[in-house]
Amino acid sequence: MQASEAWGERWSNAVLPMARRYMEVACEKQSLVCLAADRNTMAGLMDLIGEVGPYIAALKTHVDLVDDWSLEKWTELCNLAQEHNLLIFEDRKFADIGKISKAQMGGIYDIRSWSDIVTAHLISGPDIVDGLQSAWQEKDREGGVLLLAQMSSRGNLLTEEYSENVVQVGVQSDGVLGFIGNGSRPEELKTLRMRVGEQKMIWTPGVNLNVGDGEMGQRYGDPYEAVLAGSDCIIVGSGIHRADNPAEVAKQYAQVSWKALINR
Ligand code: S5P
Repeated sequence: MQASEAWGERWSNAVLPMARRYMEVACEKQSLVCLAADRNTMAGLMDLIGEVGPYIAALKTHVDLVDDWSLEKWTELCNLAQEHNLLIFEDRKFADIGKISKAQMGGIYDIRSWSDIVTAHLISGPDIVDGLQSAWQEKDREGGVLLLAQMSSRGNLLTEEYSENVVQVGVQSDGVLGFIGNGSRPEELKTLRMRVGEQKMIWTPGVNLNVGDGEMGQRYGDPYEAVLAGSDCIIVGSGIHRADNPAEVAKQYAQVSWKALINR
């Protein structure tokens, strides 16, 4: 199926090249799954990507939780991700002022050189998006920022009013790929989608085929419901990487997410 057909308005309204790239990859793979690869060894990560690579569209990393990280091994991981045609998403949740966030795209991890997408809070104001975009530009690379508009964890401090403000600023900003919305509450997602409109993406963590409470305040909703409510990408971590057969389970998430998009 053509991306324009599957994605409808989201495709025709997209401004950022990264948005279309994601939609194309998702169509090729028939999967709206972003794997939250929260394993803390390079070998564990490589095994995981090797197993589930065919069933996911994006790879979400937390580069700073890996025990045996090295640039050499990370380059291998990025190459493997590219072989599987995955977008690489560093979930760094930047939050500082623009120039410092820009500098933090460099440093030892050099996130600007390999990430296609990063997350940011808008707590410091709109210049953070320009800071992150200019870090990619200096490396002649394209990227997209996902702003945290909601969170999945209980008791979080992202109030309705704050969320509305994030969306208001974010929809106007060319460097913004979209928003992180809370996948554990479909009603909240519907409200978010209404506020966001049809142009920007909503990516949702807090989804699991087993709905309910997770560890340390994490909450889970149903991935099918999340996509119907307006999510464009389901971010799944432990549901896949802790499963006995990650490939089989990843395939299930892919099928559920694709079916939901087609029905939407
Ligand atoms: O509100 C949020 C935002 C994010 S990006 N809640 C989240 O859980 N996340 C991330 O999604 C979190 O950092 C983790 O990598 C993933 C969820 O993992 P799971 O194991 O609970 O599925």
